[in-house]
Amino acid sequence: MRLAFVLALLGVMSGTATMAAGITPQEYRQRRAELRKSLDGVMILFGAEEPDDLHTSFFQESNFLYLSGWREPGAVMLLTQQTEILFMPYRDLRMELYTGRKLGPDDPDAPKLSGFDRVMPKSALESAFLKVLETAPRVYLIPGDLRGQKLKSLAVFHDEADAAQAIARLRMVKSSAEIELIAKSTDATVAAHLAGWKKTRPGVWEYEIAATMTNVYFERGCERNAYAPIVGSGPNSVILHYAANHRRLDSGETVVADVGAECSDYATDVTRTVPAGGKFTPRQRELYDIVLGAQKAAIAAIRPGVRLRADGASLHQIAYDYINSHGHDLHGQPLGKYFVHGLGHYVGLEVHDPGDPAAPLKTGTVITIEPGIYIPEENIGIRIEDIVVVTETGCKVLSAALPREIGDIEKLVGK
Ligand SMILES: [Mn+2]
Repeated sequence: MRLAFVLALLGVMSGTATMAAGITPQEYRQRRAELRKSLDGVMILFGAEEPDDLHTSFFQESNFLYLSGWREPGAVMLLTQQTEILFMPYRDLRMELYTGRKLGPDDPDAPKLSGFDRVMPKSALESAFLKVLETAPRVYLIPGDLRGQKLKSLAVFHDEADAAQAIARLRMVKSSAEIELIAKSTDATVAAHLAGWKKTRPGVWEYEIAATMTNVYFERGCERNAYAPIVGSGPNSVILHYAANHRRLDSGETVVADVGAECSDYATDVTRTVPAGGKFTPRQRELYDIVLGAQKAAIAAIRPGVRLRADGASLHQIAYDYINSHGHDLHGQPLGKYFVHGLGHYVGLEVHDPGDPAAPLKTGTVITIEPGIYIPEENIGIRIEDIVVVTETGCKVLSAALPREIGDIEKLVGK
């Protein structure tokens, strides 16, 4: 009996090439069940369409992915407290010459393969929507999705509610399977940074370091960069999202490397700042230790209930106060004004995952802690970014294996 169950499960999973490794069909089902309990109406979610350019590969919309794990183009989801339906387009044999075989709604295995008991052709969406409207007071849509707006125009007397916000409430707290996948991306990213440090020396190009780093995680099977890799030296180190990576390193400069992998759909986000020549200057050391001190102070304060950024007490405020009360610029002014961005953000399916920075942190929330000081006048930019999961008593730094102390970094850069 038990063996039969396991075999059945294996059958479902092995037949499901379209499901993410690591998240089980049961977990996707649970996420929908949890969301549906809170719905006061009908939620319509449109999955991503097949891209019509050659730059991008198919990339499922993240709310759709979160709730279904479904990664074929053109699908639509309808959710109410009572029901859930996955709509699929009929197969397009001409398109399949280019993009491969898809599952059609008329395939008898569609419910098993998608994890939805009810699968219908996309052409039936409108009539199904009109039917549930009779008992649904509100229509939940992703704001700005024109396809949703078009459908909503059939229900002008119904209130509109924000689907993204309702789903974000769930996405802000990660399951253990999600945390494991973020840890996997983080481990690959830590290895990438260490390889980048080995490569770093004066005369090397920023793109060479970026290539060395990204190669480490692509070789491990990670599908994508979680964001465009940033390797900024000297004057580029003060540009927060510099991603041209087209300058040659000089000795005496700092190099900000903000590079992270996406593996099995889950992102990570890690930054280190290292000396191009293997040794920080005294001024760079001074500033580096201020950023590191701010980061440590913020990480030490993490526990359920504290806020990332809010009026009054917050982790951001702790980091800002630390920076603003240590060291000075060349004009004797405090350094707080050079910490020009937020302390952190949620991470999950997206590197900037949805989540309210003013909400009290919960156990299972995954955020970055990334203070920085950027002084264009001195051509010095320093950012130190780690990714942490909030635990019952504090937090666990998922990127802890990547050294942060000056002594440890100097031992590894260029060697
Ligand atoms: Mn970040």
